[in-house]
Amino acid sequence: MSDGMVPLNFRRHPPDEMRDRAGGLCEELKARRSVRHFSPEPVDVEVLRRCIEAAAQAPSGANKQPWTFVLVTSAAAKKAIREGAEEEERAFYGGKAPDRWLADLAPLGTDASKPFLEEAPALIVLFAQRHGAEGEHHYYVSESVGIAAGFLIAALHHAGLATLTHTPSPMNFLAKILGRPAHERPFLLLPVGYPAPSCEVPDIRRKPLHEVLIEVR
Ligand code: IYR
Repeated sequence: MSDGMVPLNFRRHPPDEMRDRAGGLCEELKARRSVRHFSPEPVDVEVLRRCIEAAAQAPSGANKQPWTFVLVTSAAAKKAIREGAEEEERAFYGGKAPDRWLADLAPLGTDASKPFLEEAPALIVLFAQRHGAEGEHHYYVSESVGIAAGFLIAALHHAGLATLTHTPSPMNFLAKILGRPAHERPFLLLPVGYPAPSCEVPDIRRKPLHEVLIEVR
C-alpha cells in the first residue's frame, strides 16, 4: 500500500439490483418539490444533524471542505432573518429585478413576503468559505459548496422533510445576523420542515431525459 493510502471500501451490488436502486432514487427525487408553505410542527433536530453530516461528505476541491452549515431553530433569529430577507426582496420586486426576471418568476407566484422563514421550524444557512480561517487556499469553492447543497437537499427529502432553496439577494445580512466571519459568504438559505397541510406547489415540469442527455457512444 502506498504511503497515506488506505484500501477503498466499496460495496458492489448485484447487476439486477442496480437498476432498481437507480430507479428507486430517481422516483424519490422526482417527488421532491420546493415548498413555500410549512407547518409549524417541530422537527427532530437529530434528523437535521444527520442530514448535515451527510452533506458534509461531499467531494470538494483538494478536500478543503469549504463549507459551514448554520442550523437555526431560535424564533428570534428566524424573525431577524425574515426581516432581513424581506427588506432585500422588497428592493428586488420593487424595481431592482428586470421585467424579464419577474416574468420568469410569475409561474412560481413568489413576492417579497417570506412568512416561511418564521413558519418553518428550522433554517439551514449554508456558508461558503472563500479561504480557510488562517488564510489557507480553497479551490472550486462554489462547485464544492453547490455539491454539498445538493447532497443536503437530497438527504432532507430522503429523511421525509420538505425544503426550499431560497436565495434572497444580496444575502450578506445572514452573515451579520449569524455572526459569521468575513471569509464566509452566505451561499444558500434552506427553510426545512413538514409542508403545511394545505400546501400547494406550482404546476411545473422537469425536462424529459431526452432533452437533457446527450450520449456519445
Ligand atoms: N429571491 C426572490 C426571487 C426568486 C428568484 C429565483 I431565480 C427563484 O427561482 C425564485 C425566487 C424570492 O425568493 O422571491
